[in-house]
Amino acid sequence: MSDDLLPEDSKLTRSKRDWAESGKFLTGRIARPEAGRLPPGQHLVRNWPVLDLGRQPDVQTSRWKLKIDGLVERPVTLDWAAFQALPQERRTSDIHCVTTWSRYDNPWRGVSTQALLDLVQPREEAAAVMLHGYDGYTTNLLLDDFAAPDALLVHEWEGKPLAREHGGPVRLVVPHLYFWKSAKWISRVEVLGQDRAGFWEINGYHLRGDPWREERYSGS
Ligand SMILES: Nc1nc2c(c(=O)[nH]1)N[C@H]1C(S)=C(S)[C@@H](COP(=O)(O)O)O[C@H]1N2
Ligand SMILES: [Mo]
Repeated sequence: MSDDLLPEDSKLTRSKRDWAESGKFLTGRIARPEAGRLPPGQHLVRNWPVLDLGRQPDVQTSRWKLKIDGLVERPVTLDWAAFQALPQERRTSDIHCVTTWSRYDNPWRGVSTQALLDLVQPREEAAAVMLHGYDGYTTNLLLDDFAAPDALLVHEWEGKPLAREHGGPVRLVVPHLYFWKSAKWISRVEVLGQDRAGFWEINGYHLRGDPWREERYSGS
């Protein structure tokens, strides 16, 4: 999907851009993970809020595909059967959203990003990834963050298929970064030689997004 399909001037996009400019939600504190479970400026919720650009693509597993390409030795396009045939892992992790809610103990099931990378074999020059969603969303990660041991391509939450509004059939979950990095309805992992900004990162969000360092906005 091309960038011009993205709602650049939607109310949500504009208000988030304004927050980034004014530093909304910044506490100025730095916390370490061992200092507690809740990162600075966050509060706990029990529900699971839905946040996206307002389009929730309906991707049936029969036509679902995930492409992994770019700076890799062996680019692949997985269909549902090929994805399910990869080793399946269970992990439980916390969610930290840049809009200040956190949700503890989410039980996931899916394929580790390390297993995917083993399959495609990133080249020597690979340094970052751009994730693409079926809704046209993009977000960037350093290759090391994408390859974190607890990062999963998730298709189950609490033992049930991941709901469409949360990015089903398959989304990324990278627990150690703010949740905007966890692309829903993932369609493509593009391996890059250099980090570059995705959708929210272009709109003022931090390139990396570590909640323990309160990396909410670029310049924070
Ligand atoms: N494809 C896609 N992924 C996305 C988004 C999006 O708009 N499109 N929004 C991001 C943001 S800003 C957040 S906070 C989380 C929200 O995930 P949730 O709706 O499951 O809570 O998804 C992230 N992944
Ligand atoms: Mo978000």
